[in-house]
Amino acid sequence: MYLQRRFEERAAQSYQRGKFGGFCHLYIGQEAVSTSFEHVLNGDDDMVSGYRIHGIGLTRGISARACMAELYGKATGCAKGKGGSMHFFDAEKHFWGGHGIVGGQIPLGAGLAFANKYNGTKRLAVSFFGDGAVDQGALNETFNMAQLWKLPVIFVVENNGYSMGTAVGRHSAGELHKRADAYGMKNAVLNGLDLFSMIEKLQEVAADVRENSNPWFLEVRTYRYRGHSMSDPQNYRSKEEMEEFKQLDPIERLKSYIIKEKIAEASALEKIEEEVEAEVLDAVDFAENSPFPEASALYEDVYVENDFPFTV
Ligand SMILES: Cc1ncc(C[n+]2csc(CCOP(=O)(O)OP(=O)(O)O)c2C)c(N)n1
Ligand SMILES: [Mg+2]
Repeated sequence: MYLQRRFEERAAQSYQRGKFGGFCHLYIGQEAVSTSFEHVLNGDDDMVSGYRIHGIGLTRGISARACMAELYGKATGCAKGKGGSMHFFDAEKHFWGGHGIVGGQIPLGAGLAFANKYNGTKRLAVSFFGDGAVDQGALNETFNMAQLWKLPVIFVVENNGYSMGTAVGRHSAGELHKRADAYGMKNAVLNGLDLFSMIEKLQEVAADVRENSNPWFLEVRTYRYRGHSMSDPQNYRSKEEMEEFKQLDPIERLKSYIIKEKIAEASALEKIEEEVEAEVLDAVDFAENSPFPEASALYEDVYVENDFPFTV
């Protein structure tokens, strides 16, 4: 969790220094969500998400170097520098991106689950998306088929309270998790700021999906401390609200729990922080010193259907 946090704080600094540009959406505040899923799921379960992807990419095991280099658009990045912040990707790690179309990853998650079931594996698929995606028609189309076909998929809305500058209460009617009721799909609300309760519930959900091959819809209530993207004056929320949520910071909360319960000494946590800091600085260094892709890379990894029947 701390790696995700420091990675992004450093990335934001680099962005502000003009080291890289384009879209960049930070996950700061939501780290317990990615971490709990990674803790509970297997490395070969499939994951797909939206554009707020850095935290999930790092927990999936893509190195800080490959992630930072991707932000910098360098050839050593996890998408060879051609995807950038929104399109982290690593097929070997069963990590299918990184998608910029709000809600586009919902049917993709069902597709991954369909493939897993069709091939007779016991692997799950997880599709993460934001509260802004819940009102996309694709969610309803996908939920219907996923429930009918009993697909082993967990749909996860990371409800961070806002879709760009619009509060969830202004863009979505009713409680988000209840959308699943219309399809008879199992659903629950989880506290995305609390790692332990997330892990506990996810263990139960993952076991159920694996055993019975039925979908779940989880509404994870979380919060993003930074703006929607790097250019967001955040006029839509108050300082008081931010302060209130800062008291619930998932990392600080975990730290105080560990110390209070004497699970580890403060010095052991400081050591982790130092190690993380070194890893992130190394990643920045690596990214800065890596080459940009060759111009010829424009013609690589391009999907071409030569025999597509409707082309002339
Ligand atoms: C289909 C589509 N419509 C609109 C947009 C523009 N857009 C980009 S991000 C965003 C907000 C999405 O918010 P949410 O789903 O809550 O995710 P969060 O940013 O909070 O992680 C919108 C509307 C888009 N990328 N795709
Ligand atoms: Mg949101």
